[in-house]
Amino acid sequence: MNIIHADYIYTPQGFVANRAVAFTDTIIAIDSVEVLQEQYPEALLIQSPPHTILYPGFINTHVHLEFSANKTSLRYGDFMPWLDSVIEKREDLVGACDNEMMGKECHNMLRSGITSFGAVSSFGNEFEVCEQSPQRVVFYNELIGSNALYADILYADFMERVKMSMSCPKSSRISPAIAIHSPYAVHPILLQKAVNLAKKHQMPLSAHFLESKAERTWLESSQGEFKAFFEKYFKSSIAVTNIEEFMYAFDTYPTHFVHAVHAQESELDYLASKGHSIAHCPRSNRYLGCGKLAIENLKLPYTIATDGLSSNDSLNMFDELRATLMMHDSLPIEALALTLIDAITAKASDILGLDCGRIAVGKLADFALVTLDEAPQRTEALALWTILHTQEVSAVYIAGESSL
Ligand code: MCF
Ligand code: FE
Repeated sequence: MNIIHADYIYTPQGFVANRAVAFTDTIIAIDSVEVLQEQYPEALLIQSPPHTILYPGFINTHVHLEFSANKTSLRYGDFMPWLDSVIEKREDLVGACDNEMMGKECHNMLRSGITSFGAVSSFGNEFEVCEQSPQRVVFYNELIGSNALYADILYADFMERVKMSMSCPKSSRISPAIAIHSPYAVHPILLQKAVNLAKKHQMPLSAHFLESKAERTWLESSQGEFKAFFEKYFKSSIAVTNIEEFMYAFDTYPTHFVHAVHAQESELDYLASKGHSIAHCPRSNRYLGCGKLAIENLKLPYTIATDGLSSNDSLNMFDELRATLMMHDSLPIEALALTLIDAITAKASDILGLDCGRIAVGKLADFALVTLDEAPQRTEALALWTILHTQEVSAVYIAGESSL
């Protein structure tokens, strides 16, 4: 048993002062240090530095580790040139990305307080790294393929990867999951099989959705910038699905839709009515010229995620949160900071089906400790000061173990 004490604790009831947490691999009790020490006299007391806030570990719901080698290879600024550059450079980039590189990026995430992440895996290359990383990993096996002719081969390869991720022991902290690449790149027959599979095994499900304007145009009319792309690479000139058909395929199973920048209000309302959620990746959207998601009016739960280094400059959660504060400049900044912390903890944990994300009795003991340089003058601004002044956390705990 351990007891950790910090100046503030971020709880579902807000920030509380003069409290401590008793924990093993789960949270056992929350009370004053004195009461907890009397109750658990054998427990080790961890006194965190002055001006420290104890948060639940942060959760990055959407990242592509296999693309971690990209720094200047891919073209930023506009979605279609980016996608062309991915097709052109993918083999080199994925080949250049070894376990050491991906392990380093997992560690960078950890240093920014990320104790769980959703890793989208195109090829299964990051499996070993995810097994060895101290973090909890929702391992999203990606399904891609719009040509019905290759459907069986692609599905068989996908199933191999799904089975591998399903077979790992609980101690690895990996949970198997499914990622549908997108409406433009996945045939509806494959899509339905994968949704059924996710539902049967109760695996988290996600899909890139309406990321670019070009994607919307293609799905609506088989026109626009995607036309030349599909003619060039896939010898086809008709979209395999449309927006409604794609959305309806997920009707019976809550899904984490990534981006949704170009979804209309009625579509977002529809997704909300079916219990879905959204991963908002503000820097990725900006770098690929996709615009920004209107979180101001969003009625469904959303998280903030980094996406991969294929469309970002770091996997640091504080960098992402600062960018979010800057991009959504019409929202009151203190309230937005609070919403964002909730998005990357409680909301994200519910969406990924994890039992962490809240400092409450019975929850997993995953913590991120943020130490400010001086005493915060106002409790209402704690979330804001946290986001503005932190590059790295001062400690993290996963399942009760100090993990930095
Ligand atoms: O989320 C970003 C942008 N949207 C789509 N795909 C990717 C992103 N980062 C990496 N990708 C990968 C994706 O997993 O790029 C490939 C897929 O393997 C695109 S192939 C159509
Ligand atoms: Fe992505």
